[in-house]
Amino acid sequence: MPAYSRLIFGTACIVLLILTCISAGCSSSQTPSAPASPTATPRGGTTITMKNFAFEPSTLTVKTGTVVTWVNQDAAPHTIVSDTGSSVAFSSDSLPTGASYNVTFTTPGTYTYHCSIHPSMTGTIIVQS
Ligand SMILES: [Cu+2]
Repeated sequence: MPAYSRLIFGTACIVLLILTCISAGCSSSQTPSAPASPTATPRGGTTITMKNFAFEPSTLTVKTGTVVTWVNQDAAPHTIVSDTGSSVAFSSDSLPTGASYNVTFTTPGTYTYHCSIHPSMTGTIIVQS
């Protein structure tokens, strides 16, 4: 009886060892497939962050029909207001931390804007066809 149980135990160990090798081999062959960082901003991204009392990027070039989204990452509230004389007028409410605002630009042109609370915060959207 002890010899029999030892045989089972030995077999179980070998099976476990083989399974471990197989699964380790499997996982190591799969790991190189997904190194892409999902946090990376795509080239020509359409999100502008408000951070450290500045728009980032301060100048953004987009294609017509693009939805541009501003996200406030500052502790202070900000607004997005088109400059006087802009052919496309937009004006957000005061955006608290984490709030966002978006504008769809359908006409090619250069649109400058600012934060009405902090006049030093300015930005430009260049819309190309
Ligand atoms: Cu501001």
